Amino acid sequence: MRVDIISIFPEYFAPLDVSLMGKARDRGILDIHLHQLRDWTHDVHRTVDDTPYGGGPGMVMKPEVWGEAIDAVIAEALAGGADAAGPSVPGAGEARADLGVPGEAGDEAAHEGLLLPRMIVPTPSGRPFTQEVALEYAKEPWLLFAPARYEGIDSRVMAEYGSRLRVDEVSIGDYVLAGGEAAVLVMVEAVGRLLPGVLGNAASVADDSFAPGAMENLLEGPVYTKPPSWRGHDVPEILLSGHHGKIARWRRDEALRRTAAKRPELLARLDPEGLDKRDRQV
Ligand code: 6GU
Repeated sequence: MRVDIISIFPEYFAPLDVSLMGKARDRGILDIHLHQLRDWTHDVHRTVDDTPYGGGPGMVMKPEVWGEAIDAVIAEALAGGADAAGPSVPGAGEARADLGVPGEAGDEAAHEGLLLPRMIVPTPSGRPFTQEVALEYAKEPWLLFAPARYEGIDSRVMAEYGSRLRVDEVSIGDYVLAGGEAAVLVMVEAVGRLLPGVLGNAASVADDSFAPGAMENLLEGPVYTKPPSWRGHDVPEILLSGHHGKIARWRRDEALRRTAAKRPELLARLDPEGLDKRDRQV
């Protein structure tokens, strides 16, 4: 997957070099390109914002700068990535794929003839980012994130690109961040860990809280490791029993109990068809 991020703080994304995302990048599964928005300004102060029409507090990000930045980033990616080593976008990289250059991230997705990125604009006024949305993004070969500072981006930018690409305005929760950068980190990590080959154990994705299927609308219950007793706290005996059927049943009970206690509104969303008699007793 190719990911482009345009921001006035590209250095904010240093954590993507670390841990699971760092490994995914080293392996060529995640191909992240960071861009400094101010590179597309033309004034000496490299201005990206201006006062809002209609008045009010704060500043709004200027449309011309974003427009030039997004056009340039897309054009550069389609041309094969001007920043040298970066593998090009799949589809645009047909020539590259035809050359049979092995081991490049571009090859892996060189199947679909993809032409344009899915554009994601983080904003507290967007649609909620959920595990379902993460799974949807994980299927995309190319994501372009446009995190804003200040009061947001001039709305005409979303209108303009909305007629050319899929543009999603997305919120990661009901609170306000100082800017969209932290939200992009959250989304890239949630999506990145779902990409094939990133997690050591693919089964762990299915067991996640919120995962479609058995864990849909359920919180994962408690987990334990050795030693069996620690500071007077014992691991629940059933987990040491070796009865896989009983253990699965216990885990489901715990998930139901925890969800009822911490997220009662999620319980209401459980599919009644998927509940058995035992579930109802929990
Ligand atoms: Cl995506 N952006 C900002 N600035 N604040 C947020 C958010 C996004 N999601 C929740 N709060």
